[in-house]
Amino acid sequence: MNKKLDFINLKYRPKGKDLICLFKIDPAKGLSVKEAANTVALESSVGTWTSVKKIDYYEKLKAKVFSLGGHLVKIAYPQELFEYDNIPNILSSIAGNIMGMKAVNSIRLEDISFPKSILRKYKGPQYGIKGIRKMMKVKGRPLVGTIIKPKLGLNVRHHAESAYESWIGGCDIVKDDENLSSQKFNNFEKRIAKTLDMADKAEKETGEKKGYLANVTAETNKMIQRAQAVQDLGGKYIMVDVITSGWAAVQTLREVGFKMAIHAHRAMHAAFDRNPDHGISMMVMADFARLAGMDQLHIGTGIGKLEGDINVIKEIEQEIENSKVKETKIRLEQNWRNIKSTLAVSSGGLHPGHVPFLMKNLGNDLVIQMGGGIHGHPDGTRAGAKASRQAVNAVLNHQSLGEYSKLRKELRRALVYWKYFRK
Ligand code: RUB
Ligand code: CA
Repeated sequence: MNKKLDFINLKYRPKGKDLICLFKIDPAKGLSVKEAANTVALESSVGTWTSVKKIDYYEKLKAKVFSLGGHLVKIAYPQELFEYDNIPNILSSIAGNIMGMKAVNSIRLEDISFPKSILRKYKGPQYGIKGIRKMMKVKGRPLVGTIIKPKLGLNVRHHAESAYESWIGGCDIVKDDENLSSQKFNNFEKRIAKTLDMADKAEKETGEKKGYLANVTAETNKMIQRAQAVQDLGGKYIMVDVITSGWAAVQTLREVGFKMAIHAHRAMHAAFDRNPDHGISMMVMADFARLAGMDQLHIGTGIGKLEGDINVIKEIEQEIENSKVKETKIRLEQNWRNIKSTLAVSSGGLHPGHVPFLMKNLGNDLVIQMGGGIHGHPDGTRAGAKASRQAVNAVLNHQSLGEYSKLRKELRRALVYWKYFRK
């Protein structure tokens, strides 16, 4: 253990040339937060477990612990410590070995703030919220989406038919599930051809724009080929599982320069962010998703089938949708400069009864996705999609779901079925 504490500098005020990290640290028995923080700063910058020869030129690259408040620790990393356009490299320092160090009982990377030098190296989202709204011709309301259900098992024909029913019923977007890629029961190329045909048909019949989010998640070269295939067929969107694919693959996918918007699914995020004391927060993963250029990102619901606190989700939404964000207890200040916004997506165990809660808390700049909450409607997918749009319309009309559903049988059936209220 380095007892000198020479990575602590509480007088230091970070400059625009530092990358800042906010950690929550529980020190190992016998250590103070300050001592553990010093060890974190040295292991993630120019130190190691024992003394090595000091040379002046690298001494100035030391990370500095500049703020200590209870278990919360802020560390400033000089930008020169990183290869700016290399997300894996950045994460290997700030969320690498330190996650397993014996000097900490637990450690959680709560947030990160990028300096201008790093922001400049990334394209960021191609569309952003404005671009997505323009492409989809949706103004002043959340986009309504669905995930084809069941998650796995449907053949190509049934998948495409279910997508068509969803669009006709009123969905703007239809998405593959995160674990559907190209299995024997549902080949990728066949699926995208048929489903994109259905999107065209639904566009003609409804006069609305319809997006199909084809899941291109695969080994990187294969993923690029699949994205190209979607583009060649005139698709508007691709989707990728950002955590299981890895940030290097995600960077590559964006850097290729496809014309399509990219939808980011975050499957496996909970392996890092579910423990409130250890790991990497969703805020940090959202920062990297925006930086890497994801146009849409799943951030949680605060209701429904999956874990997540609505107040934290609200702050994550601000992080990805606003051009400047203020510091809070769980977040650092960030000016996103020229990096466009990423549209927030709420998904996971949702049905039409949840729509007022979501719109009240997360506003209109949101994609509301319901899988089971559409395809599980007692009258089928088309009725489920209608019920979802009706729920959004109720909120836009400032009416309760109960009131609005009096004349809308699809919504009423959904609300009774999912026990939003009794008949
Ligand atoms: C949605 C579903 C998605 C979740 C993932 O289906 O399973 O994969 O969106 O969660 P359903 P998150 O609507 O039937 O639950 O969005 O939190 O990453
Ligand atoms: Ca941040």
